[in-house]
Amino acid sequence: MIPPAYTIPSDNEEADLEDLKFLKFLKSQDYFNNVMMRLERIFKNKTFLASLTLGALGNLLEFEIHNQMHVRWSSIPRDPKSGEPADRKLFDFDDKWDDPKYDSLGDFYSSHVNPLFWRLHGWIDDRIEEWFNAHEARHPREVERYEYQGVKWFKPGRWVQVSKLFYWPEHHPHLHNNNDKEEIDVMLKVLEILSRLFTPQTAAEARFITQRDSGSMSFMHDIKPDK
Ligand SMILES: [Cu+2]
Repeated sequence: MIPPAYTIPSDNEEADLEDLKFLKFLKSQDYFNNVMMRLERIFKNKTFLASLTLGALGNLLEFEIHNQMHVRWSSIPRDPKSGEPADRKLFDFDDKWDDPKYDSLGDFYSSHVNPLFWRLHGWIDDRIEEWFNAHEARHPREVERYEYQGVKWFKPGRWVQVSKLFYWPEHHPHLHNNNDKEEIDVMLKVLEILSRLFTPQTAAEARFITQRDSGSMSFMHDIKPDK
């Protein structure tokens, strides 16, 4: 079941039409049969998996199939207050977007609230497990399991470059402290500073920053072909 393609009009009609065309392609049966199913076969090939480092596998999954899955199964995003179609802008952290009703699979901010997210990421997790099994079969014990802050991971070595699951922030997996509010306030201040980078003050700055770049924090944005 594929939610229909949609468009949320911006001030750039031409770009909106292009987005819609690309969205329709990702949601098409052709894309599923001719791209996704072939990729799935490649990502399940033991010889291929045993040739990849974990970092290489992660990059390929992220940009060749994972982001496309987010977009393919996304529905039209809606403003949780009004119920009207709307996309959250990159630096819009208004409290209303924290409503679980806002569960857009296409937005980094909300996708994990959507039940489909966990099926999608279950499939991704299975690929990592198969990657481990492929290495174990080809050259036993070259990849070793270990636990990092309560999360299953792999020891750094020939096939694993990083010892931590996340580069930042350091305390990512455990949110047991009571400083959430304080940390969120700091992050919002940082984001406010960053948002200025997307608001050009001079013509020279404007040449580097197009309005489109600040459009959304979306999976679509990461995979859209360049002109
Ligand atoms: Cu994801």
